[in-house]
Amino acid sequence: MSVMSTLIRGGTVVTAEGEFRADVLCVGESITAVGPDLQAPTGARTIDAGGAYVMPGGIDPHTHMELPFMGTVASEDFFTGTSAAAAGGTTMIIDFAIPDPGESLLGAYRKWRGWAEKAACDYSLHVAVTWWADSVREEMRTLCRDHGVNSFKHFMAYKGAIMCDDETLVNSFTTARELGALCTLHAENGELVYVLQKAIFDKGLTGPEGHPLSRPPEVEGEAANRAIRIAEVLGVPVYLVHTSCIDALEAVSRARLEGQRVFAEVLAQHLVIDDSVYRNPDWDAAAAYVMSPPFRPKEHQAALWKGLQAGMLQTTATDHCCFCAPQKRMGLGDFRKIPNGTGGVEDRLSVLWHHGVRTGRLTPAEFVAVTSTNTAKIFNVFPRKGAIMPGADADLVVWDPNKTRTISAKTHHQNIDFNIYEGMEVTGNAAVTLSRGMVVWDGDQLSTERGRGKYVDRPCWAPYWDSQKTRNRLAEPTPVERVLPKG
Ligand code: URQ
Ligand code: ZN
Ligand code: ZN
Repeated sequence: MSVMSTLIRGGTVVTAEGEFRADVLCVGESITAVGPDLQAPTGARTIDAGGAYVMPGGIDPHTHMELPFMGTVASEDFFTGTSAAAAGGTTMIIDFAIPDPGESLLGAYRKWRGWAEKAACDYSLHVAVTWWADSVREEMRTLCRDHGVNSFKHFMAYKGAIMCDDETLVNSFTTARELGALCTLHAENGELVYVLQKAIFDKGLTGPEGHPLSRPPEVEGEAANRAIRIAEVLGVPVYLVHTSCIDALEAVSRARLEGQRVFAEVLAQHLVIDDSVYRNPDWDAAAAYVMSPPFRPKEHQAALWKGLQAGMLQTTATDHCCFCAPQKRMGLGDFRKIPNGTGGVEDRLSVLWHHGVRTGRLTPAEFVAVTSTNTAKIFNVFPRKGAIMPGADADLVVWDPNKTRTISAKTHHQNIDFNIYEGMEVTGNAAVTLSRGMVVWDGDQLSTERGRGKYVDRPCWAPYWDSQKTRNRLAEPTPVERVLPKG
């Protein structure tokens, strides 16, 4: 079968390092040349990128396709979700295999791999540590050694479900350090949430407006700081997902300014939506925004933008976890039972371009860094992903900075009956998206193929099983190294 070639000509290439006029030649699934005035091989498809940018496809490090959660299953599956992502210029997701407490991590990983087979674009899986036993340590090692997993998620919230306590954090962090894997965290103090939820409900406040009251910024700030300090003592890098408020951002910034290896992610929606959404008298409309951490008062959005601009927040994501109105109504009369999650995988890049680049907050190069390249580097898939250079996967988006659309559930490709950005006009949209060299979006139509997406292995940073290779050492010994016996 002949190998498909595509020449993207006349565009301005934007990488995390900068922008320059160049053509991009893709042969098969890879980029083979980047430079001015490239010649198209015979039979190549030519895409005119005149007046547009050519960027690495977006990478979303935080999604939950078809997640079983809170008594239901997220309505977006791996095929529809990665197709919607492609329509918005995102060509890779990192989703989560989340074992129930007591369930084998490997078993959960294999289950999610099965579900993800239908993906249209490439994907990888963080694995959650939701309980602890010697078998969990062994499975973490196996997942790193044999399955290309280099990140383990820890939910400090969701008491009685997937929440892990400090003992589990310490055990898992210690194991991750030995493996050279990255620990990621949902940082909210689940004990405090539980107590506040009960107090609010017992006071008779049962609607969605009770949700943010039960998870104030202090609850996130405490957990963020605790996780960061535990990591500091044990000498492991950490990655905070969905950093939503000043309290957590301050914990991250303090640690980073001390030279600690702490990474942090912000969701596109937490940058542009505030907590007024919970005061909508329409129950469904307010419940649609129930996610954790919740949307915050306006001052937090301003601080998060500054954190992104200052480099204290390195990545953007969506936490795409869709529940339609009938599912959200499982919490009618008790906000604690409203399935937590919102969509957004299709709109992340346009929202960040419109509110980030067009306002001058971000340069196009910084936009590429926070939507693609930084994630590729942190999760160790760069330059295969998140790069425009020969040998990289041909995951690309031809970005039209002048194309305007109005975001709506009536027109989006996401499998959910609500869009958190409903009615938002955004300028800056994907004109063409290529997934490993195949055009999957042409600005108007999706042409994704069920199952064409591939699982992306993510090697660890310090192979444990290759005896004494150099490890990820901090400059000076950590507190735990100061007390451990030498050698
Ligand atoms: O907490 C998460 O990240 C998952 C369960 C999605 N739901 C949410 O509210 N963020
Ligand atoms: Zn979370
Ligand atoms: Zn999540």
